[in-house]
Amino acid sequence: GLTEQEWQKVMDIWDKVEPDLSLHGQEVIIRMFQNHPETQERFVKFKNLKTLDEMKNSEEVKKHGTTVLSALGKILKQKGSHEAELAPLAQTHANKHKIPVKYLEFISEIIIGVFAEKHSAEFGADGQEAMRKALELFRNDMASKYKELGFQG
Ligand code: HNN
Repeated sequence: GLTEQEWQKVMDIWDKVEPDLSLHGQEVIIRMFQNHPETQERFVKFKNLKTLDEMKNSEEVKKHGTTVLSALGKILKQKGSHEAELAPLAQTHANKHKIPVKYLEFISEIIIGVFAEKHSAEFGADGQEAMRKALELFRNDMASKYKELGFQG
């Protein structure tokens, strides 16, 4: 788990991100699609977006970025006691969307990269390390749920 100080660092950076969730979310989703094109294939609604401009101009991408980051924010705010938030998400991402743990790893690194770029002053090495640990905890717990559900992930 994380120490109270580490959770505090995670919450500090989240305070910077939250006022503009859709902008951060949009960047995260676009960068995930660009760096890992196989992730884009998982979305019927995004398969048609070919160029960076099309992605940037897509209201749907923005909306989905907000969806993903608000779900993540709710999880992080539980500081590890996220069973109630995680269970339904693990269920849909295993059974319906079939999202491998590897993709959760991709997006974790991208989230850290985007936040670090946008908030370099507030999000130093220790903050990044705390966020990495929080996202690892999220991923490990998703992976356990996946296993219970019989999804290899
Ligand atoms: O659970 C649901 O299906 C509700 C929609 C939702 C939420 C709240 C999704 C979602 C969908 C359905 C989109 C729709 O119907 O508009 C799909 C196809 N996800 C995906 C696919 C891939 C995916 Mn995710 N999600 N999600 C959330 C919430 C959170 C969330 N999703 C994630 C990743 C990495 C991928 C792989 C490309 C993802 C993460 C990391 C998070 C944050 C907890």
